[in-house]
Amino acid sequence: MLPNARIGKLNVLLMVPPREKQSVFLRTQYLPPIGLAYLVSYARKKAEEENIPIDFTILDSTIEGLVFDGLKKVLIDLRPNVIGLNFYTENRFDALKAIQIIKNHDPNIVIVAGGSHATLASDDTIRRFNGIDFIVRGEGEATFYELLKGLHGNWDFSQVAGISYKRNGQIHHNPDRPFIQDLDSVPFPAWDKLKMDRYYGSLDWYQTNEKMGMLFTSRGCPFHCNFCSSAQAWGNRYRMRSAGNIIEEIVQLKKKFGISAFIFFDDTMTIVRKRAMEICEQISGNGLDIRWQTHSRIDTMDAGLMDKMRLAGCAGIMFGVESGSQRIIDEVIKKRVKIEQAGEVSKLGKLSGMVNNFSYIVSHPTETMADAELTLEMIARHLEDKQTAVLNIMRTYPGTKVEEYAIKHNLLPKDFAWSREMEFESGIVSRTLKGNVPFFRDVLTWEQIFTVNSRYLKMIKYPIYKHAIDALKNIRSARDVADLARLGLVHIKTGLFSSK
Ligand code: B12
Ligand code: SF4
Repeated sequence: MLPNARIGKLNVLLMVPPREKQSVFLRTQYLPPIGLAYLVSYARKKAEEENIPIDFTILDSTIEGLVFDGLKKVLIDLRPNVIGLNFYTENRFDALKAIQIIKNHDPNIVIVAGGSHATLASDDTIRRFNGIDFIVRGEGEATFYELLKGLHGNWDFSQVAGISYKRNGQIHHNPDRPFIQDLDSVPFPAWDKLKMDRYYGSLDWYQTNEKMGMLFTSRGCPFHCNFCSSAQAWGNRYRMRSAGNIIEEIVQLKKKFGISAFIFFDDTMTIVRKRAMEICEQISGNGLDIRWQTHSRIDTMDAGLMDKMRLAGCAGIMFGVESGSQRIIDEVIKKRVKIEQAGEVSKLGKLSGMVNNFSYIVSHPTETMADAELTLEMIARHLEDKQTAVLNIMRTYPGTKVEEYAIKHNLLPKDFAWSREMEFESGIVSRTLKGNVPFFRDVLTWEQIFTVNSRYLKMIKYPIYKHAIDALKNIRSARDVADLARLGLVHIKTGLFSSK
């Protein structure tokens, strides 16, 4: 239901949705909800300039340990009249449950959804998830502020670019909003609204953790990998902040919160070599004494750049290679990299003494065991080079070419909809990790997928016993038992339980 009167004083609550039970799987890393902090910093500045009274609170339910049962008390204490929730595909049903609790408590609270899932499956989400008044699609800062202004001024929302909404039973998707051109003009995230000393992450690929800051030096990515929705969400364009602006944010985070370890969580930080070099030079030149980690592509890396990054405190770089098979890279993912480059960059890591992480996926469309064997061979080479590697099982996410393929080839259940909570055929360690996102399976059988995964876990000496206990604790249904039994058998066959 849309509000039919202006809201004089806006009291806005932005939330990472609560859950039924807060997960134990977030032990090695929990980073600040930077998207929500950007929404506040932008809207706060504009509202001050334009004299619009708005109070903001950010509630990170994970950090607060907030579960559904505690939400009503939060609503009574904070008395918000607008609540914004971020929707990833993984947490969409948690967000929905929170919305039901909120609307039962007070149907006049305006509910705004944003984030990847709300953007990439906007029609399904606004149509089928009752209680959502507005979706803010894509980059949220300017759209969210304009929406708040509209609620304050009782506008006709048909003119607000970038929103989807329901009116008189009709769904409206207003045209997209153009992206912010000058990222330096966006104020730094509203860190003051978060408990910054509670966030932590890992600079050694999840071995240990420490107090951690997170920032973005750029937004978007100019590539189109088939499993990734970056192009759809961020417009397939690469926009950059200036080195000076980034340095200033680091200085502030260090000074205000004593943070000296960072993740630069860009899709790809090194697309423009000159700018990446400049950022490193300024970090070193200003004596910032920080350690950090970032994401890159193997085709943008060379010895000079890696060395410069290392000297500026870069502890490791995550490279998405995705497959050891050139056929899969070229014909399926369309990643536009050569697999030899992964070997070369791995060697560069070894020579520089940096421990980089190479990321792969099993169960690509059309992937055969022969392709998967090539992936395992590449992983072995990275490990020989004293690098690390991660192997994920492919999942289908909205807005991706993999989703298109899955629909075209009938690989999703007949009655599938992102808004329908359902059990998927799979077989993976726990319900928490399932996240209600379907695993993608095409040519490889489940047994082959799990065998590849199990062989990878054996290669990295995965502590299977520790995780088996978590998995057993998360059993909820007969299907979970069957999935786990099947997985256990594969692990036994590959000898994972006997590895030291
Ligand atoms: C950082 C990050 C993480 C961090 C999250 C840390 C944190 N506390 O936020 C960690 C490492 C935990 C993580 C984990 C995962 N992630 Co992740 N992650 C990202 C990443 C790289 C950046 C997100 C971000 O902060 N962006 C920058 C800010 C400014 O953007 P934003 O958060 O999207 O917010 C903006 C808008 O979306 C919007 N907005 C967002 N929320 C809201 C709410 C409201 C009310 C409004 C109005 C607007 C709004 O406004 C914001 C400002 O412009 C994105 C890729 C990307 N480039 O976005 C993937 C991404 C979000 N992750 C993704 C995935 C798949 C995962 C994992 C499943 C990976 C895995 N296999 O385990 C897990 C699942 C996590 C979970 N349980 O939900 C996918 C999500 C796909 C989807 N459909 O949901 C993305 C899009 C990557 C991709 N291209 O495929 N991730
Ligand atoms: S996987 Fe990485 S390189 Fe490929 S489109 Fe997504 S962000 Fe870009």
